Amino acid sequence: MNIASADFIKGAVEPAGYPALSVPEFAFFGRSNTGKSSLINMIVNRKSLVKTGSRPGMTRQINFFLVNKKFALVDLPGYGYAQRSAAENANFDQMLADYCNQRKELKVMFFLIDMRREPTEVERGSVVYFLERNIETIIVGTKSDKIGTNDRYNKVRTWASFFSVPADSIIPTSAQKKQGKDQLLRLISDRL
Ligand SMILES: Nc1nc2c(ncn2[C@@H]2O[C@H](COP(=O)(O)OP(=O)(O)OP(=O)(O)O)[C@@H](O)[C@H]2O)c(=O)[nH]1
Ligand SMILES: [Mg+2]
Repeated sequence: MNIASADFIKGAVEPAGYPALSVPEFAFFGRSNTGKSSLINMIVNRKSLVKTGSRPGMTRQINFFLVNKKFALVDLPGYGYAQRSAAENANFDQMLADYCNQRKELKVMFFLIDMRREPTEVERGSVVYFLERNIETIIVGTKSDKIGTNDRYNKVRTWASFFSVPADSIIPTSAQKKQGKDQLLRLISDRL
């Protein structure tokens, strides 16, 4: 797929603020600093359509980007940022629940996990949560440049069994080395 345009549309904290785009939507969810914004930039061939890195955990709203005027990419706030209050975390949980339950345009939830980490029970719970709501969930391993090829292969197998999903629902990527981009774009165009 050729990327002809990619534009930031708006940020929202509740359903009333979501933009009326009426195009299929693909969301990116994961722990703070896992590489959500970098992955979106990689997919659309832009260095800084989405701000990355500088202040982890600072994305406090749901950001909507329109690509080729045909589909939307959605950057969800990262979870697990230590310096956030319990009230703020509860607020993020509610934002995610509202988005999952109310955004009919949502086609695929990309769940990003740093390939150097082991997934936790909480993450397994998130996958169950999405699947229970009939949201197609693809697990995206990020920063694959930080581990070896064998390790990458093993992770895909162990994660598939840990999350009880087929191995082809797990995609290793590296925003730094531009790996996994074609696979993600193919998956997106297959859903359009
Ligand atoms: N080595 C490597 N570093 C990466 C990769 N992707 C992202 N990073 C780095 O990881 C850090 C976090 O990346 P972001 O894309 O900002 O992560 P995020 O998930 O959007 O973080 P929040 O918005 O805070 O939730 C940055 O310093 C990136 O440069 C990758 O593929 N490889
Ligand atoms: Mg981000």
